[in-house]
Order: sequence, then structure tokens, then C-alpha cells
Amino acid sequence: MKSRRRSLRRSEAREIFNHYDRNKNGNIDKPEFFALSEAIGPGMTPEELEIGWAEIDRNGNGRISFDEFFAWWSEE
Ligand SMILES: [Ca+2]
Ligand SMILES: [Ca+2]
Repeated sequence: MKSRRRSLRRSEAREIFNHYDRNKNGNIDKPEFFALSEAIGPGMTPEELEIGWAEIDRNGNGRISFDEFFAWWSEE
């Protein structure tokens, strides 16, 4: 049951990730992340966006991979 729920969350995350990966390069880039955060947390300040970005981009390579996104998504 638990693993089933987890896989559901993964496909949900994948759907969102793909939706906001506008240029389909397999990563969420900064402008794409800003569009995403506008959808999930409207009215975030630029500072909050920077903090959120740094949190999700764990290896600091300037892109959010699906694994990084999913790790963040499944945390809460
Ligand atoms: Ca992209
Ligand atoms: Ca990264």
C-alpha cells in the first residue's frame, strides 16, 4: 500500500515536472522554476524564490533534475 502511494506520487510529480519543463530538456531551469512556483505558491518574493531554488537544486548545478524535484516534492 505504501509503495503504491509512493509510485502514485512519483507519477504526479513527473506530470508536474514535465509540464513546467517547457523546453523539454529534462531539467527545470530557473525561469521554468519561477513559473512553477508562481503556480504552487503565488506571491513569493524574489528572495523566497532564490531560497527555494537553492533548496531544490541540491548539487548546485543551476538546473533541477527530476530526482531533485522529486526529493523535494516528496519531503513536505
Ligand atoms: Ca527545461
Ligand atoms: Ca541540480
